[in-house]
Amino acid sequence: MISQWQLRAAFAARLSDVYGREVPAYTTLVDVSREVNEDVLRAQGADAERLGSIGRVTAERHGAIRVGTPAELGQVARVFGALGMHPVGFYDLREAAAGAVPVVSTAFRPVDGEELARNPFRVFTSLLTPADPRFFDADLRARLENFLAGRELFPPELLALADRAEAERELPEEDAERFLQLAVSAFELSTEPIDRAWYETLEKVSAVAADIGGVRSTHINHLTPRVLDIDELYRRMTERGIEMIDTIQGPPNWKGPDILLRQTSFRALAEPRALRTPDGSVISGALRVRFGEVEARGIAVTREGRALHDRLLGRIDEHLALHPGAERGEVARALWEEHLPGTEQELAAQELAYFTYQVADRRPRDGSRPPATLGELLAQGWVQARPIVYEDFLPRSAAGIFQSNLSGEGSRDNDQEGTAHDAEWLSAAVDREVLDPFALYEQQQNRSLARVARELDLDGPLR
Ligand code: OOG
Ligand code: NI
Repeated sequence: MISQWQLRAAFAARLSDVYGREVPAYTTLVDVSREVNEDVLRAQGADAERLGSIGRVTAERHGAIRVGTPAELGQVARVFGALGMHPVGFYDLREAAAGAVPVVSTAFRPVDGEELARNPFRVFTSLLTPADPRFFDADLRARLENFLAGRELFPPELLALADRAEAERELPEEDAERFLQLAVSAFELSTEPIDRAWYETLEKVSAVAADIGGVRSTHINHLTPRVLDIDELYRRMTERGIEMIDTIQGPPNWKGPDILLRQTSFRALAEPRALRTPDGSVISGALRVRFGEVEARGIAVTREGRALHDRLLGRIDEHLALHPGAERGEVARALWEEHLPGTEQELAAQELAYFTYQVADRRPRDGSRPPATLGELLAQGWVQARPIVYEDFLPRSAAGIFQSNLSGEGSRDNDQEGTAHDAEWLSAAVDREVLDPFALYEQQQNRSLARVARELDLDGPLR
């Protein structure tokens, strides 16, 4: 029998092979990431593994896919459900982007600590919003919805196998093999000719809309390795002559603990795609929609920590608006140094970030009773804290990555009222609950605190 985590790991690895064949620069990115990670491990030893074992980090990838209808998203949820991945978080990129990115998104990922440690594969999944009048007028919306209703992204055999794997949490070897073949091929770039006129109609509104609704299949948009030093990676890729976008998105490089997520990307080359012209002939054209992305992950922050982070992002923007020549990284670093605690201990004490707590191996053994508060337990060496790694995404960075890789700006009419979509609406679309990332981190932290209280035989809860 092949268990869900084995299916997930195999799916991620096979998708990586396919994507590497389709987009050779991705292979370079993976190679350079591996080299950087090996160098960081050599230089820092055990500290390099504070946010995940080197085995996990080396294998770690996130993918990005885009679909057109709630029904398609519901099918995606079944395929990823088979792999033990659940929808987490709601991202409204229509609001996060200034340009035309008419999608709302979630991320499918494992949610419990053990499953994440086995293989943390996650997929950022975006759903087109044809009902939003800021992007689509009534006529285009109708044509788009009609086009989407007529396509099939996932064959019934795949969905049936997926449902079985989700219900039984494993598949017999032969069925697992069939499931993996069908699942991987559903995300390969199709060779079917694209209706050029239709594609261009959508492209005028948004390149993202064309990539989703202009073709009769879906494909992996990018696959992102995790790197332990993203500044070094950026330098090495640039040295190799690969043109990166001009910044690393997210928090700055600074001397304190890394929080959340830092990402950067490059635009992939134009890929040959078959196009059908209005007279019916098929020509060989080229589309530039896919890209290479890389990320460094930091500590998951609490709601308070996130509010502080978001305020600081606002301050960066204000500063750059007043001083257009300033360098973003430097502005951000100065703000981080002024406002964010410089140690993990302080992040924990101020409840700005999430940690798991364990009873220390070498706690006092002189028969003394443990103190009653978490602060004292930590200070006196009874308990150790380990940071919880951020497993999710950042809407601002996601929008930035989307936009920096689009060819045209597209168009949007901000005089129109946008259609309201929220986590609840998305839950109905995927037909399962879209989970709240903060609640997941908090549960993980609270469970570890309850275990500590039990093992040390403490009277009350620790927080
Ligand atoms: C998704 C963009 C967002 C990330 O890492 O923030 C993303 C897309 O381009 O489809 O992948
Ligand atoms: Ni991404």
